[in-house]
Amino acid sequence: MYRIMTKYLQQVLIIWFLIFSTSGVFAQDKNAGFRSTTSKEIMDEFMSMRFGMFIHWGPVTLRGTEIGWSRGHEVPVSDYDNLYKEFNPVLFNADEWVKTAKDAGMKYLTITSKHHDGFCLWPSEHTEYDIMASPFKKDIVGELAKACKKHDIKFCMYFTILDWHDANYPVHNDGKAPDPDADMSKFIVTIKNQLKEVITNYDPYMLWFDGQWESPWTDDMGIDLYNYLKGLKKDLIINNRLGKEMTAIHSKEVDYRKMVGDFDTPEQKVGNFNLDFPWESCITIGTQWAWKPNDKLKTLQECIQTLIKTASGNGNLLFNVGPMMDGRIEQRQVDLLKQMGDWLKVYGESIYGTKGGPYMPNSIFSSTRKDNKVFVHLFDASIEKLILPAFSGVKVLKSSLMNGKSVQLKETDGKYFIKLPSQLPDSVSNVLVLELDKNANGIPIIHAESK
Ligand code: H79
Repeated sequence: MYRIMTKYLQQVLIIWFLIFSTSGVFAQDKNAGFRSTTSKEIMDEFMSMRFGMFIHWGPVTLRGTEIGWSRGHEVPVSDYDNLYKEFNPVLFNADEWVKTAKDAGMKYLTITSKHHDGFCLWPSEHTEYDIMASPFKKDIVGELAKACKKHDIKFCMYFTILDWHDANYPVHNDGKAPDPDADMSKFIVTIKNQLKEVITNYDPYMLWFDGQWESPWTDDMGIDLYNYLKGLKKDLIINNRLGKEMTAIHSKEVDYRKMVGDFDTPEQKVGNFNLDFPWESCITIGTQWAWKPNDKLKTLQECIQTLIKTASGNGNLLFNVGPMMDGRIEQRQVDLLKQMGDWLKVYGESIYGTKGGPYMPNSIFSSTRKDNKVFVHLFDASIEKLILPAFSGVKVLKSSLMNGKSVQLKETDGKYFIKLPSQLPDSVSNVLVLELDKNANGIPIIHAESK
C-alpha cells in the first residue's frame, strides 16, 4: 500500500513538473500563449525612438540585385556564391554611415549581419563563409557597433534563420523537398553559438530575426531561442520573427498571443493603429532592400509622411538603405535622409516620444500626442479648413502651427472648426498643435472622416 502511494505521488509530481517546467514563464495563463519577457520600460524606450535605419548589405551588391531572392534567379547560383571573393568595399566608413543615420534624425541602426545567403559580415568562429574570406577582411559589424556607441545610436542586428549556405539547414533555395541529410539540431547549435558570439562581442540592443517561415523552423524552436537569448542578455529586445505569427507583408489580423517576440514587423507597409502591442514597420527608401543601380527613390514627402503615418499608428519606422559595393551610401540617399533630419529638427516634438492618436489616421490627416498636446499632421499644404470631432471633457487652450503662428479654432456642436492660412508654411508636411488643459493620452480613439 505504501509503495503504491509513493508511486502515485511520484507520478503526480512528474506530471506537475512537466506542466510547470514546459510552460515556464510564458504560460501564466495557458490560453494566453507566448509572453514576451522584456519589460514595459525597455519596450517604451524602444518605441519612443520612433525612427531607425535598416541597412541591407553584402556581396550581392556587386550585382545590384535583391539580397533576399535573386540567387538562382537573376544571378546564377554559381555566380552568387562566389561573389564574396570579390567583395572589397574599400570606401566603407562606419562613422559616415552612423553620421548619416544621426543626421536623418534616426535613433537606432540595424545591420544585416547575416542574410538568407548565410554570409556573415563579422568574423565568426562558427563558419568559414564570412567577411574574413573576402578580400576586405574587416569586421563590418564590429566597426558599426563601435561607431554607434560613439554617436549615441542604438546598435541592432538583423539575423535571418533560413540559411542557403549551411548544409545542416534543410531547405537549400533550390525548390526541392527538405534535404534528409541536413541536421536541424546541429544547425540550431551553430546559430546559438553565433548569436552568443555576437551578443558577447557587440552587445546589440535589439535582434531582428527573419526567414523563420520555412518548414524546418517551428514556434517551439523560436520560444527556445528567445529564452536562450534572454538568458544571455536580459534586456535584449527581439522582434517577432522567431515565430510564425506576424503581420509581415500580409493584411490579415494577427493574433498577438501567438507571437514569439517583443514586437510585430509589418514589411513594406505602415502597420495598423495599435496602442497595445509594439510594432515597427520596415520600409525601403527605394524599391529594393539591397542596393539597386538607378533605383527609384521615394520623394521627400513620401519619406516624411511614411514616418508620420507610422508614428500616428503608434509604431516605429525602420527605414532601409542599401549601400553600394564600394562601401558608400549613395549621395542622393544621404541627401534625402538629411532632408528628413532637417524636417525633424523643426517637427521632431511631434514624432519622438509621442503616442498615436487620438484621431485615427486617414488620407488627409493623422495625429500624435504627448503630454497636453495633440499634433495634427496635415498631409496636403493647400488645405484651408479643417473640421475635427471635438474631445469631450477637454478644453483646447491654444491652437497653432508648429512654426509658431496661431490658428483660429472654434468649437461648435462637438466639432472644432479650424481656419488655416491659405498656404501652409511647410512645403513637405505641416503640423497643427492643439494645447489642452489635460494630458492627451486619456482621450479615447476618435474615427474622424477625411473631409
Ligand atoms: O530582409 C528583407 C527581405 O530580404 C526579407 N525580409 C526583409 C526585411 C524577405 N525575404 N523574403 N521575403 C522578404 C519575402 C517573404 C515573403 C513572405 Fe511568406 C511572406 C514570408 C512570409 C510571408 C512567402 C509567403 C513565404 C511564406 C508565405
